[in-house]
Amino acid sequence: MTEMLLKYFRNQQKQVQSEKLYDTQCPYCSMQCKMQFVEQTIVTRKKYMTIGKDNPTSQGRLCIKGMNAHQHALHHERIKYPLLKVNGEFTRISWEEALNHIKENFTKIQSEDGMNALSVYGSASITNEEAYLLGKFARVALKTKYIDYNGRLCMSAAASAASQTFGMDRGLTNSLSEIPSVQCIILAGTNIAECQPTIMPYFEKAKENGAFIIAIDPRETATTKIADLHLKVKPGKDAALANGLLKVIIDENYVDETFVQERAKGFTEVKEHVSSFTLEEISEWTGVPVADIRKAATMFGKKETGMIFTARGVEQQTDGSIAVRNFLNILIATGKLGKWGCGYGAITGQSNGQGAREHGQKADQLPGYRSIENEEHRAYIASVWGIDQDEIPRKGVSAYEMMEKIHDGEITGMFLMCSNPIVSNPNANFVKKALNKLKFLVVVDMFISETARLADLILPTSSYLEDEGTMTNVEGRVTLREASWPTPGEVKHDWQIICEIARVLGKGEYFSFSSAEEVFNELRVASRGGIADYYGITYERLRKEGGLLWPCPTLNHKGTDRLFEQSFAHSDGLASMVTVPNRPEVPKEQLSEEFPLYLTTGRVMSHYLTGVQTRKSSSLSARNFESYMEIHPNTARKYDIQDQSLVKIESKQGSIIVRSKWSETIRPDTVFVPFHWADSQNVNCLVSEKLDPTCRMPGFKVSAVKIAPVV
Ligand SMILES: Nc1nc2c(c(=O)[nH]1)N[C@H]1C(S)=C(S)[C@@H](COP(=O)(O)OP(=O)(O)OC[C@H]3O[C@@H](n4cnc5c(=O)[nH]c(N)nc54)[C@H](O)[C@@H]3O)O[C@H]1N2
Ligand SMILES: Nc1nc2c(c(=O)[nH]1)N[C@H]1C(S)=C(S)[C@@H](COP(=O)(O)OP(=O)(O)OC[C@H]3O[C@@H](n4cnc5c(=O)[nH]c(N)nc54)[C@H](O)[C@@H]3O)O[C@H]1N2
Ligand code: SF4
Ligand SMILES: [Mo]
Repeated sequence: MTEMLLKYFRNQQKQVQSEKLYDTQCPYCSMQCKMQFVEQTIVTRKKYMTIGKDNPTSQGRLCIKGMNAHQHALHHERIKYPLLKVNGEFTRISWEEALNHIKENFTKIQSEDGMNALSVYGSASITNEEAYLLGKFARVALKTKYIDYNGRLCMSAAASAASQTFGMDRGLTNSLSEIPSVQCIILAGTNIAECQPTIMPYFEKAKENGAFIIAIDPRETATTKIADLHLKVKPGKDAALANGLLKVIIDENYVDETFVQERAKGFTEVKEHVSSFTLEEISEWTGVPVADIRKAATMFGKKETGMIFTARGVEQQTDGSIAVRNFLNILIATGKLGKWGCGYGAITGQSNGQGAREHGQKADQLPGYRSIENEEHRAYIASVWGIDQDEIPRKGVSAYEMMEKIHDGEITGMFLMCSNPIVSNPNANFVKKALNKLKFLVVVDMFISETARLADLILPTSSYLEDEGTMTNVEGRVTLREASWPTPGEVKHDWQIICEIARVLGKGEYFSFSSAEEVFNELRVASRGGIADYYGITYERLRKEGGLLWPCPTLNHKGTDRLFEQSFAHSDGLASMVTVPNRPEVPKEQLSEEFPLYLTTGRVMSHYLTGVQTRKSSSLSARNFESYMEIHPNTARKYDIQDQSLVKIESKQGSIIVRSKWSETIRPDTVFVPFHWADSQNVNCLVSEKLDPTCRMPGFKVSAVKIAPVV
């Protein structure tokens, strides 16, 4: 009898409980961890969770952000209909009304202020298909030269350094699978433990295998804890520190003479340059003891295999691109490129930080990493797009410079997709003022972000759970993000929105796509023969093979795991070394009596970028619900600042108020504030407008500030 009852209940349970699985990829960082969104129905109750799924990059792992990503996607504040600002209030309108409104305002601006008065601001958190389409939209549908994207604030220094040194920019020159066997690793200005947590096992394995790990960071972080040697550099002095390392490598003869002779140019000049300064000078300028510089260089020089990784600590500087080039000089001098266990990694930031920098959203770029100023490249892309070569506008300006052009009245309209620039741009108060001056601002977002609040029209877009497309991850591996969760309300995908606006502007014939895959098939052709060649990659292959590393020029090409084995991508096949001054040509913010402390900015594990998504997630915001300032207790006492008390931080640009957090492990001359919070906690109100002269990267990582307790 009991057994019969049990059987009965089990059957009942089966009927009322169901579980549906949706394949997807994490919307946050460049690891692009594959995962499954799980919807359980228990009686009438729904329960949701996210679990990891095996793949070559993250191997099934997830971090806390990935596990809770669905919380923002399912959040009740998702916008579900187009919203028009009427008398200062957002009012629901239909898509038809929204599209007509765009047509009317765009056409008016074009006739009143000229074609280049419209601008496009894109993102590296959208798919390759969408990034490609946005570039095409600016050039073909709007005919404007003004397009740039948030990746300018992220990957531009590393991208420009790799392009100049190697002739090609793929974040990692080797696949992650080589890391466990690398014998010496330099982690410069990267906090992988908090920012790409699922990459850590590769480095932990290397350590188990005896690797010597060197970290360069002004703070102790979860990442520097795995290092054997931590160089606690003064913020902004990485270029000089790399010169110190190079000097030891050259003076102590760790140079791979054959490699510098046969595979590179510029070594003689670099050798001469390093003889013009002493290690003591470098030590004083960078704050790193001579013995530590010597130890790091010796270890890197003498080990047979070695890799250097940089991230935003080194790159988000007004000399970021040349600082990275100096780390690449070290790799070339020691011959640690193009072979097993030897290479460079610029740890990519956003989910599609790699792919979105290859297919034409950048001010000076056409798809396939082509140049908009190169006649051959223009001719090829014009042929793919079916337009005349002369119709493609010339290059525009970088993201922040577009804000300046708005301020000057040259740009009067903006179409902004997937970014929150009034929180993420430097000189945030100025950027807010600029966006407020626009005649017409359209923002495409999932939420009413701080920037969307300023918009005239907000268009509701789909989340990662709903929007299918390809993303190119930290390795340069193109992956297919499946998405089958239904879109809420009247939400549309970013690529659909672009196509529909093009249609009402009379350019529908160039944007007649009915799926992301169709867009990808055009992207494949547009990238064909370019540096970032995706031609051989198809949705079918991605489904079957689980991701392919570009370049992949033909349908039977297996993708490229390791770059530069035989030659570099410059036309002469050589890597290009450069001499880097210890003191940058454009001086950085200097400490003064009035502003006696360095401010550096960055991230915490539980939040993502400007926090619009992660602040919506209860599990994530419970971990850090407000901003803070990390400060050394000795410094705090000097300025009368208690632990956990409110402190005012002020620079020449502005001021903010956050809570103090004492930490014995940060440099005493430096404070750190994360940038995930807005309004009165927006740290970018303090960051200056100065840009790297080469790549136009802002100097997010060094400001001069003063601090005072809030009474
Ligand atoms: N949890 C989380 N993960 C993320 C993101 C996020 O917002 N949150 N964002 C993603 C994106 S878009 C990006 S770009 C990456 C960023 O990834 P990272 O670049 O690793 O992150 P950051 O915290 O900006 O900076 C890294 C480290 O640089 C150090 N640093 C500051 N100034 C200097 C300096 O002058 N020299 C050196 N050598 N180091 C310095 C900081 O103390 C910090 O520990 O992370 C991605 N992953
Ligand atoms: N002080 C300081 N400032 C920094 C940095 C720093 O280290 N320090 N780092 C810089 C870096 S590396 C980066 S990458 C930038 C990033 O800064 P932002 O470009 O501002 O990035 P997010 O905060 O991710 O803003 C993305 C917005 O798009 C929305 N969104 C998310 N997914 C989608 C989508 O699929 N489609 C659409 N249409 N919208 C979507 C989100 O809700 C959010 O409002 O910040 C930079 N700013
Ligand atoms: S945030 Fe990055 S490491 Fe974490 S789950 Fe998402 S993709 Fe993976
Ligand atoms: Mo980034």
